[in-house]
Amino acid sequence: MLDKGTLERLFKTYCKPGFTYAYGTAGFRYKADVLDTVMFTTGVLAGLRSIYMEGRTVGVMITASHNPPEDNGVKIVDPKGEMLEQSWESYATDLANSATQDFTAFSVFLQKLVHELGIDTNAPGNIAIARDSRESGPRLLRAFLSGSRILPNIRITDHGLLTTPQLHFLTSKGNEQQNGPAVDRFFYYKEFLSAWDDITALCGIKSLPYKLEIDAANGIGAPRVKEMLSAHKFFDGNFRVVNDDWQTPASLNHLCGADYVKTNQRLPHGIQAKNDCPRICCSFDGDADRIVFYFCDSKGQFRLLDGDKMATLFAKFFQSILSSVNLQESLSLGVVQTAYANGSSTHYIEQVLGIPVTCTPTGVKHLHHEAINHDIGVYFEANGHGTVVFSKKFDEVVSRGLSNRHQSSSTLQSLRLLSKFSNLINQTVGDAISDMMGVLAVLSILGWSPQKWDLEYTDLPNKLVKVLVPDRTVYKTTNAERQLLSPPGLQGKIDALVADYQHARSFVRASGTEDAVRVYAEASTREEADSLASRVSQVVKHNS
Ligand code: G16
Repeated sequence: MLDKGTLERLFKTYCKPGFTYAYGTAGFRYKADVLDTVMFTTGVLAGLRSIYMEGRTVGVMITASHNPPEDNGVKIVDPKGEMLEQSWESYATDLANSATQDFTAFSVFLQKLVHELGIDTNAPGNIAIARDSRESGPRLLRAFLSGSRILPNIRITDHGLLTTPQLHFLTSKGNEQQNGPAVDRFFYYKEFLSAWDDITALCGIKSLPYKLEIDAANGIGAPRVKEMLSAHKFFDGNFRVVNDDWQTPASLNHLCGADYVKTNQRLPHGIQAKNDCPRICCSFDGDADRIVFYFCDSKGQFRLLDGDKMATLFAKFFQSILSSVNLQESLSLGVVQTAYANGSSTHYIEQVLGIPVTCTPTGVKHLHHEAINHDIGVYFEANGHGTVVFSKKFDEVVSRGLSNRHQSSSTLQSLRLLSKFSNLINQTVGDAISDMMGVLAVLSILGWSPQKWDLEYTDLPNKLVKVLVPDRTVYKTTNAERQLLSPPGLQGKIDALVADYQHARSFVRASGTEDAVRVYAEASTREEADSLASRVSQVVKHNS
């Protein structure tokens, strides 16, 4: 570790007193001007985590994803590409909060942590880091790098500007292959495009069935998706990226992007309401880890195809392939959702498809851990954040099937398709670009239009409202966030309101990425869903 004098000097440059940090739904996320301290301590923590994981690369993404431009944050990624193990979230939080006291509190806590975890601070470690396009990114990167410098043998690979899922993927691949080709964003493009080429060749698909319009939320997804798809024969000339002004930080997520489209249930700025040519549209969020699709129907009306619709599309698709090769008993298929999943989607998956559904708290870290209990685990939040994960057993069963010389050609074709799909999907985390290609591949194979996809089931009308409260930390939930434990008495009032409506549901929870409480309501008509959301919001406001 650095000598005490240098360490104290670095500490004093970056760490400020008087703020309490909490590890949220996806890491630390606040207004950028209060983040220097936690960026510095995250530099230390990521280095410790890598040493603890025997030098394997730990990923770090500086982003506030769907949040407004003045926010920023940091997500720590474990060596396999998934979110930081939960027991380390409290180390990260306690280290940051020790640094908001004074240098002595910080060094005492750090020594204690190092001792408890048995970490040799001089051992080698590796960190892969990237950031989104926010203005505060370079400053926060400097704070992070200074923190990581206190451990002398940490090697940093700075990937510059990436989407969050690219960083997750590169972290995982960097750990898998030590001596292969450079693991950079061009490696990412090659991996996913070659899976796409294999699938389209296998299924005889020659072109995209419709034009693709991508709203990139004025974020880093814009240059990355253009760089990836522009020279490709399927996409060149068939896709258009709007809201691609990633170099104007103030425009990030403004009147566009996945969160805007999903929450407001309307088209983003820059995409016209028309249906004059076969077209499918989609919106990424600011760091391209979420995607929602949509189209305009024959009356020019906006129709949303959100995370629930993606979950059902993938679940149905994989179910039909599994049964075509008679593997439905050998390989388990399951869907993971959160309380925000539309009741109609859950009903459709359980009752129509007959596939089990599990509900977890919000945050892909929760959904991911549940999904890996299945051989094919489909997980999506309604907001468009999600992916599909495939087990080791899946790989073994599929490759055993592929090496069986007695298989029929149609069985071999289906097994190859399953195998290639597991390469087209970014299994580390929700990924707007990879999910987009996965959905386009499924729709092309099935020959489905967006209209046909939409008709699989009809969403119950729903409404999501943000309520500002003096202290969101008093909102504690249970039962996968579907019921409030605190403030006392509030759940009873919500239940009484819900009882006034047909097929209604409502819940309240504190956001883990914004300083607000979220109110969700669904009911059998649009008027009822709006009315219930508004009445529950009023009760929350009066209660606070
Ligand atoms: C993050 C998480 C998502 C979560 C979303 C909203 O998304 O990764 O899993 O759904 O925040 O969380 P909350 O309701 O707690 O604010 P992103 O895209 O912002 O990283």
